[in-house]
Amino acid sequence: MYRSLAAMALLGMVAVSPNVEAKYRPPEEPHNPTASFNYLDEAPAPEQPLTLWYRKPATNWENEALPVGNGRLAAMVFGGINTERIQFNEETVWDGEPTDYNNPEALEALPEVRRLLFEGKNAEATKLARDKMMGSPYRIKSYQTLGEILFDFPDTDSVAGYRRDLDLTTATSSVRYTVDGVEYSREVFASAPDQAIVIHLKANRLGKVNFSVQFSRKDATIESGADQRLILRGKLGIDYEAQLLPRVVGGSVVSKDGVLTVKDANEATLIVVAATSYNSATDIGGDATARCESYLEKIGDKRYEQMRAEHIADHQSYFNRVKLDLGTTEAIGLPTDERLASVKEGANDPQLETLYFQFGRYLLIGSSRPGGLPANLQGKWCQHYKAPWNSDYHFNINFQMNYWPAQTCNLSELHLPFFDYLESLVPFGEKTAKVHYGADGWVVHHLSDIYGMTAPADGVHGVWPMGAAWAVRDLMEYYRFGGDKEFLEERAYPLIKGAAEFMLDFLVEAPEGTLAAGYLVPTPGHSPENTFIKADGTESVFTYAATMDLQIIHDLFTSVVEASEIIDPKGKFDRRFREKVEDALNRLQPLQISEKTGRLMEWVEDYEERDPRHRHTSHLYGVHPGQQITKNGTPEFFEAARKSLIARGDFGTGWSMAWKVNFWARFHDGDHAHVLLTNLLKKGTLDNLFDTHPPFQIDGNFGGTAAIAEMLLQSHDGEVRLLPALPSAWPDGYVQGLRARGGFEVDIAWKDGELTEATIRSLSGEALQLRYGDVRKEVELDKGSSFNWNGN
Ligand code: FUC
Repeated sequence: MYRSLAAMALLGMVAVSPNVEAKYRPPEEPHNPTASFNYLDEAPAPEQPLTLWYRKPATNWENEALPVGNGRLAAMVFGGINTERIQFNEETVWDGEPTDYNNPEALEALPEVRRLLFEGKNAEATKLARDKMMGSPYRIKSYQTLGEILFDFPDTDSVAGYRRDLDLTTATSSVRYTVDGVEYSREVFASAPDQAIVIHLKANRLGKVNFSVQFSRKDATIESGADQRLILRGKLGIDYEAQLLPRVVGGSVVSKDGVLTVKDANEATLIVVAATSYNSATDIGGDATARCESYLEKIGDKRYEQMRAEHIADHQSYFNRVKLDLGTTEAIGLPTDERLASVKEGANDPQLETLYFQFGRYLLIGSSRPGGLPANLQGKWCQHYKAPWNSDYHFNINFQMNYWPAQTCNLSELHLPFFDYLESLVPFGEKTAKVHYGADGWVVHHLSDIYGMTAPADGVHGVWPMGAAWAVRDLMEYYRFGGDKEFLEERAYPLIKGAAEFMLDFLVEAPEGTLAAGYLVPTPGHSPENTFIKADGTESVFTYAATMDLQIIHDLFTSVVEASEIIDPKGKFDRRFREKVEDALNRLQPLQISEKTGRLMEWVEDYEERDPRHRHTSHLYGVHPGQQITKNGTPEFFEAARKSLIARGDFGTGWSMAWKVNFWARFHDGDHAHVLLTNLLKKGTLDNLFDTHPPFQIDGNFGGTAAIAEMLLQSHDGEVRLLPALPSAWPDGYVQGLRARGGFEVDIAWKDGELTEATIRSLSGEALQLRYGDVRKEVELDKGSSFNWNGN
């Protein structure tokens, strides 16, 4: 049987030195050998149905391990028997360092790139932009794993009653099994109050807890420290550090050369803290060791039970705000992977959809907490040294999608890291606006990191200065949902205005001879990241006046007008700027419908796309997340957009399908939305319910969760619309605690596909325009009061 280095060291078979390479076990290594392993009898299903659970340990990080997180720290738990692997992260462990990414050559090339695009010389424009307009450097480095916590237990080749699970209501991952009549269990959670990952090991008989544990990471120093703790430290640009402090009851504990050995104990609690020297995008001079020590000091001698209780209370203060019931079937008694497999074969399992919905909320609670960094492409869960797309902040859909559930799913505070991060990018974005475009305001291109990247990255598809303009819509949404005027004036408006200042300078009037002649157009740009075919058969992604860019600008300028009028209903607040914006809005190139296909055109010319099923559906931004295109407001564009969506098909990457569920919800087609949700589960969801692009990317989880809320409640077009896209697959059910714009909290119950009762609580005292199907109702509601309605 496989033995780890630690186990061999215990037996004196190898010398373990504090030298890292000797201890490094690559994450690919199998940690839970299952060949010839006996699982004797089956464990009962968890009592609590909002639980992911499995009958075997995970062998694979991506598909099977289970995530816990407190916003800043994250861990993936495998639930092994002879060995256990807990991979963990700290949110600032990014390779790289403070960098000026701007390219002084860009500005000179800009007019020429624009001229070439207007003249239809896309290939020349592409080449010039690639040579001259990219950031310098034009690539960022990766978010990384902090390391592994690797356990060895006494070898066994059979267990009874094995179960590993993740209880979403307590945010705790547990493992339990019986060996030779002794029941063993482990619990792992990431506590926000204690800023620690806590691992608790116990057995139901005294003196039966035996294990050794060590850290593992490439290029790190690993050693034993004071109080028998284990220490892992090293350096990228930042210094990073983790400490594991054991608290063992009974038996013996030895910590030597970075390996902790516990023998014959009654129980053990391991407290893992971690920190880096990162302070900000320009300052990485903090003290990682002092930070770790202060976390441990603060915990002091707090007991495990208390840490656990405080963790659960903290988690539930977010999690319990929304309750959902979409119905249930017998499948509820089966392990999560088996249920997903049945859905893949065509079974209907509405409770799995409820679990998926609440898992998305769980993941946001675990990866985005006030005061920290926002959730990246993998939330905070990342096992790599060089992650897919660097596990970065991707602004051409992915990053924004992470925050789609924040408002509707009643997790408003968890949106704040997104806003803090945007604010932190402003000075960098202002410099890029100046250096690359000679423009005022601030700009972000298609991706960013924690070191101030705002310039074009990766390739010419990175020359897309729409990132900030899109992202600031969330600040407006935060106001629309919560009604916080101080936030609107002091935090939202300056960021929205800055993005609009850039856009005013970036827009140019299209010259005679072009299809947009006389209109203001954004250029250069893209419809991310789609390729079109020109009349001469050549292909390009690079163009001017892409429909998405026009819609983002429309959205941005509309936000400026809306915000300034809310701040001062008499219209005096920042009037001159608002008038400039209104003027530009009137001169913006309009959206177009294809005469050939009746679809909303994706580009200013009615090009064909190389891949008609392309994963991005960028030109429907105005349907979702935007609100430019609505059934009542713009019925022709609404219909054209629907045709565009049909043409894109019902599949795509994970996030692409999640977006399409949202679109179909906005088109009020519940059954089509449900087809896409089912496809998302079938093709875009792994056994641990993580979204897969592939590979794992968390945006689809968040987009899918937001979409389920969007099917049940909408409020983007001036009305609070109940059950706008209820599918026939959910005939009976209820939801409690969703939020709507205007400052409302909404409970809805339905039976046989019809509303039975809704309760709308007003949090801000705004008048309520309510709709169910064709019935409309206006209600005056005082702040704090509520209204019950049966839809008649
Ligand atoms: C966008 C998408 C890719 C991927 C990446 C992280 O560029 O086009 O599909 O999701 O972001």
